[in-house]
Amino acid sequence: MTDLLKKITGKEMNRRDFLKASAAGAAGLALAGTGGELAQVANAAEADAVVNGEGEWIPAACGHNCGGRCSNKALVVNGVVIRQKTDDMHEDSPEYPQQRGCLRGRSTRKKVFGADRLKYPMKRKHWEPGGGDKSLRGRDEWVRISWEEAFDILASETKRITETYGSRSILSCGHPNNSLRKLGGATIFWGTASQGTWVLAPHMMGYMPYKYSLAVPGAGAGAGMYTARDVINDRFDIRNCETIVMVGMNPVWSSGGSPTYHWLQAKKAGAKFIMVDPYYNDTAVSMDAEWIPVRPSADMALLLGVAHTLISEDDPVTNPLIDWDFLNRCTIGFDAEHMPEGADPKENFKDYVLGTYDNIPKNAEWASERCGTEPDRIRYLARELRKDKKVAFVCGWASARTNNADNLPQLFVTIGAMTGHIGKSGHMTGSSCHVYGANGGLPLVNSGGTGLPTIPNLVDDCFNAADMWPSILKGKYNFTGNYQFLPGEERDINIQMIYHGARNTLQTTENINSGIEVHRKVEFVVAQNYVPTMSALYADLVLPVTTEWETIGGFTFSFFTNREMVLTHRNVTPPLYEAKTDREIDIGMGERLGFTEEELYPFGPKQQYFNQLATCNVIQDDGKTFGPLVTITKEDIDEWGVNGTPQEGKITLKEFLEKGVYQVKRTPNDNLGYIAFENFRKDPEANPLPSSESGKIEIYSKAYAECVNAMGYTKINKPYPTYIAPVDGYENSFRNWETKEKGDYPYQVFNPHYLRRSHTIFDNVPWVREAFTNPLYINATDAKKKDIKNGDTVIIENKYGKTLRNAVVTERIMPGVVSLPHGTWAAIDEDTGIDRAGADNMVCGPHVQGMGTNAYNSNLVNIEKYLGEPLVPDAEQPQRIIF
Ligand SMILES: Nc1nc2c(c(=O)[nH]1)N[C@H]1C(S)=C(S)[C@@H](COP(=O)(O)OP(=O)(O)OC[C@H]3O[C@@H](n4cnc5c(=O)[nH]c(N)nc54)[C@H](O)[C@@H]3O)O[C@H]1N2
Ligand SMILES: Nc1nc2c(c(=O)[nH]1)N[C@H]1C(S)=C(S)[C@@H](COP(=O)(O)OP(=O)(O)OC[C@H]3O[C@@H](n4cnc5c(=O)[nH]c(N)nc54)[C@H](O)[C@@H]3O)O[C@H]1N2
Ligand SMILES: [Mo]
Repeated sequence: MTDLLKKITGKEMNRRDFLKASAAGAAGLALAGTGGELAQVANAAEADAVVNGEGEWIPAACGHNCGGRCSNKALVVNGVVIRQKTDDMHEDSPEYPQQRGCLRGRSTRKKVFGADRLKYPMKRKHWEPGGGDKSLRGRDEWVRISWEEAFDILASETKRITETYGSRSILSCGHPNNSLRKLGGATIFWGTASQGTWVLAPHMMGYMPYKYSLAVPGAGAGAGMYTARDVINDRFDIRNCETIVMVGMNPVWSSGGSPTYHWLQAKKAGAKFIMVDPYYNDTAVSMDAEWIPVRPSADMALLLGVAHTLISEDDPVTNPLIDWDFLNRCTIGFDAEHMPEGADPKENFKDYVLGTYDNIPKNAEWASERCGTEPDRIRYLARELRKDKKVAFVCGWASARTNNADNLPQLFVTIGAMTGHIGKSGHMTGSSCHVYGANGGLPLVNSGGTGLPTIPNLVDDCFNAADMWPSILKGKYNFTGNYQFLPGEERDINIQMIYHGARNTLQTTENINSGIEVHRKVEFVVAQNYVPTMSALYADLVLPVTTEWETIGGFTFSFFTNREMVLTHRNVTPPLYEAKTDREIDIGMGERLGFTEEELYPFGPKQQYFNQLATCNVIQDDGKTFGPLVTITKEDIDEWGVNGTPQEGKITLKEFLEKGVYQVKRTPNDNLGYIAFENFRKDPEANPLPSSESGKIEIYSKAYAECVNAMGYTKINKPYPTYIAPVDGYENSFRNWETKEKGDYPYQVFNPHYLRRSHTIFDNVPWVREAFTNPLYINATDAKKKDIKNGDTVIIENKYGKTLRNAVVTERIMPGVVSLPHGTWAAIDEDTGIDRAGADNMVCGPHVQGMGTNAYNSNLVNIEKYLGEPLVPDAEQPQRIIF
């Protein structure tokens, strides 16, 4: 055995190490044993196989939407996955980092081979055409059925509902599949789930280096992502910063892998970090950041206080804080002297901040009352941002995923413009988030497309996610297009069928209780997933789908990766149980509706994957043009049995499929660096910004204000950033603001994206449940008032719902604020209506504001110690196994 371990680990082990290793092995076996009949257990024979070099390391999908995107590999021996690892394809260095994954990715085999996989098609016991007893949805028993029966139900119900109520009565969540499109389409939804108000604002106020066509349905979704890609300098330049001010950013949780690693390089190079956040998060800990606490959804107030400090303390000679040269040349609307044509000179940002006309100076004291940050800390932050320091002024999207944050991106950029941290080495301003974190610039390598033609969705109806459930209950909604930000138009709507595709919409959308009401009202609900998500539990028909490990191969979420690499994955295991791919289910449904496979998918999965590989492209040595990535020979094409033409690239097909990663090798002074807005800063007249009317950064943006105000949700005040007390924000937590008497829901709750899961993916996996608990973070002073101790079960409650979690009592969160990490799997007790899992959307309100923002990051709740049956730790709870 010692010899075996030596061979596996490649090193001599002393007795202590050996005992540790064997204990870990035993625990691993025990855990795997709970994974059910198909759990992949590494036994001695398999271990021997590893030692003998048998088996193959296969690039395996890390299939979910966290901010990492990392290499994942599975060791398959005799068809059994016995190990996982991440990028070890080359030496790791800050210049050429490995794309290393985290515990979540490395637990993927526990997801794929989990005992709680959906194994067979099933229907609700009391289902019948039209719904049967609809009130039983979410609490009925399940009956296993054949795929034949499942397809018959799916096709006949879809047809019946389309014929009776029209195609727009079908709500497709994460679809529509091609059959549904062919049949006439379906209603969908849009939202600003990820980027909050950054989705739109930068594209209209000039803070994007190109114009994105917002008029194209759906385009805004991608446009939003790029607000974190194209406005920040690249990773090597981040090391030139003296100070990095992070506003609401926690890459250590939300963008593990390279983004976090790049920030660490800046730390090593000597940058000082400042974290502006309601929570002293793990990124602040890792970077040893100074903390400037701010209440959730109060960044508008805070930054106005910063602007006031800058204006009132600046002296170009003795105390130069403001970069007047940049402001005057590159922006409009800052002061009366730099207004757009036709605008009232009194309507300028500076006079608003100073209170020239409304007699309310937005000074640090004014701000402090609203955002909770000490006035001195606000002034300190302003001085730290001063123009003669090299500063990265960066944020995540969390502070914009809140009510009345429509002007936040504009204000954020205004502060960056005032201090001149735009367009120069060591200076940058804007959101730096998700996979693009810490590494701005256009991609240097791109994955390819399947080449499948897109079948248009003939229905244009599209809800805003935030008030979708109440709108369905009312039968009316405000149509504003599909990420098109159109003037609002009231429409009648009668949803009678919900088709859940590759999302978990009931769980991830605001106001779960009204979502449940909707699910118990419509005639038919179907869900297609590989695990019993909340959306599946409230369906009538559940279809087991394959995970990415069971498909032929592909590029999961590949169009969103960091700029230097692409990842591909191959088939790891044949489909488990009776699971089918989304495509097979689509064809099964379509054939019963009278469409042929040809009409739905002109060619098969192998050809699709081949096309993706063949159309990957990569930057050439000139640093400008792109050419094919993969070398493909005639022999490859013959071996695959696909249509294609040989081509010359940078990596052979064989090597790419073996490694699963292609990474552009970079060096600090190569020709691939990126300084956002560099040319614009040098000569704004010669390089006008294509994303604003004036070609400059619009501190005053008429187009943006008009667009938002026409949408028909709530209005913003002015074309420049002004303060509006956020709905369900701090000020609303008072019954009486003047006397500071608190209301019934005195605490602000927000939802950070959490280590244990990627949204709801992985939340069911025992390994990660064991590694990460399911906390509610609460300040020690608040906890004491309520007699709440660490680990106590607490109830989080408001007018929308009630949910339970275990308290983590800490000084790391501001008083009056609690943090309820996003994405846990709801488990509603039908007797009490209380969710015993701590689902965030139980307490998120459905109020759409301004540009249609999903506002998760300030809701008002009350917290009490829960006197009912306390929670059992998640890791000890039984898995949700249906068959
Ligand atoms: N592990 C993991 N990673 C993920 C995801 C996941 O589910 N799990 N989801 C991915 C996706 S799709 C997205 S969109 C991104 C989101 O990534 P981000 O937009 O960065 O959001 P969060 O990680 O929720 O929050 C970042 C920080 O903002 C703080 N914060 C919250 N509200 C406010 C506020 O009003 N003001 C200020 N100043 N700070 C605030 C939080 O305390 C937290 O420290 O994460 C991605 N990464
Ligand atoms: N309260 C609150 N709500 C939030 C947020 C928040 O911060 N607070 N964050 C929001 C954000 S930023 C986002 S991006 C959304 C994410 O919202 P969702 O996209 O709904 O979240 P996921 O959990 O990623 O859901 C993906 C589902 O697809 C399934 N799946 C994966 N691959 C396949 C496949 O190939 N085929 C099929 N059929 N299914 C598949 C997974 O099992 C999973 O159930 O949530 C938003 N909701
Ligand atoms: Mo997101």
